[in-house]
Amino acid sequence: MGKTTLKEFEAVFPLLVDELMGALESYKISPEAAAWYRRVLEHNTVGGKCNRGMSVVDTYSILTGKDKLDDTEYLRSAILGWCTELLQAYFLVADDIMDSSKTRRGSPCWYLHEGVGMIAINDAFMLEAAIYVLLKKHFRQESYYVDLLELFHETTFQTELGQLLDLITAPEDRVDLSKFSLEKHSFIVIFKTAYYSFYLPVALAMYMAGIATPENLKQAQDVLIPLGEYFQIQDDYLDCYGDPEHIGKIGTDIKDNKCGWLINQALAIATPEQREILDSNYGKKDDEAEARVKKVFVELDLEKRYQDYEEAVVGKIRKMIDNVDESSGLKKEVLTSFLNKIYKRSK
Ligand code: GPP
Ligand code: MG
Ligand code: MG
Ligand code: MG
Repeated sequence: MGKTTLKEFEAVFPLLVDELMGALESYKISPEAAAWYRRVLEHNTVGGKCNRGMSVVDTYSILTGKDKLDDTEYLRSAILGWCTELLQAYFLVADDIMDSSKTRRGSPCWYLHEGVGMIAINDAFMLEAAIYVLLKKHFRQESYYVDLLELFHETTFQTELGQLLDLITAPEDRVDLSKFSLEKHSFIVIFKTAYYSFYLPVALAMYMAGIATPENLKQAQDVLIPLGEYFQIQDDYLDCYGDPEHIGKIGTDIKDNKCGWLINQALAIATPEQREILDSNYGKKDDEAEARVKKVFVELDLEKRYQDYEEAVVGKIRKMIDNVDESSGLKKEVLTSFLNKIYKRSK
């Protein structure tokens, strides 16, 4: 099945920026404000891997059995893909403020750009608003328009709920590792990442292909949520072990007191001495404390534990995909193509 390329997918975005600029014109907004919004859109939406966005297009072609989409179908599925990327842009701009992150996609986080600061909060809202301008313009006449709106709204709510859990499990002023658990971690990552990154793109393509039913949406979700959980565990792993040059961001989870996968694994196997080091160094905004935590992670060989986890979970997910009943309209290939994209990823 022909897959879309980043180049083809990115070629659609300037058209959407022009449309959004057109929407501003009707309000007679100042050129200065229009230029600001253009910069917000361009800087924060483009430049990532676009896995989520491109998978709307790929899923749509798999579901409709078309190796090559005609121009209209390509454009329309790519617009839904870009709406997914706009949602991601909105989340990332806000998340980087909340996590006090420094870099994203290899450049300073948006809120750290000269002259931006807390305007980034409003910029995040306006990235989200762009989704609904585009959906209205292109999908208002479709029978599944309300389904798309509800899907975006529900997914946003789920992600914000996940972000809430992520934040309140990581208070800045009170480190208490006894509050962490793998159950909490699982809940956090499913809500903050899996729904919007995995279920959303597939469900969008299913609606557009006209095959969505409550049954096959549930079938898709049953595999995509564990897949998304695995993806965020990779993100947690890369936060500590990824190369910042390569992943485009500097990890903050240890300093931010995050209930991530690595610390939960460490807590399960640490000796009392190691536990003591973790208790007194985790969640401190200080490089040496962070280094002491990382040293315990190395002693506990968490890298090996992660590789074992990865093999085990991928085996489980492959079995789940094997058991999918394709007579519902869902195709196994949709799910395997997702899995293949993320298996052993290093960024
Ligand atoms: C990833 O967490 C989760 C999100 C980006 C969702 C944020 C949701 C909001 C409602 C703002 P992360 O902090 O581990 O991501 P990263 O490592 O990319 O900073
Ligand atoms: Mg973050
Ligand atoms: Mg975060
Ligand atoms: Mg992370």
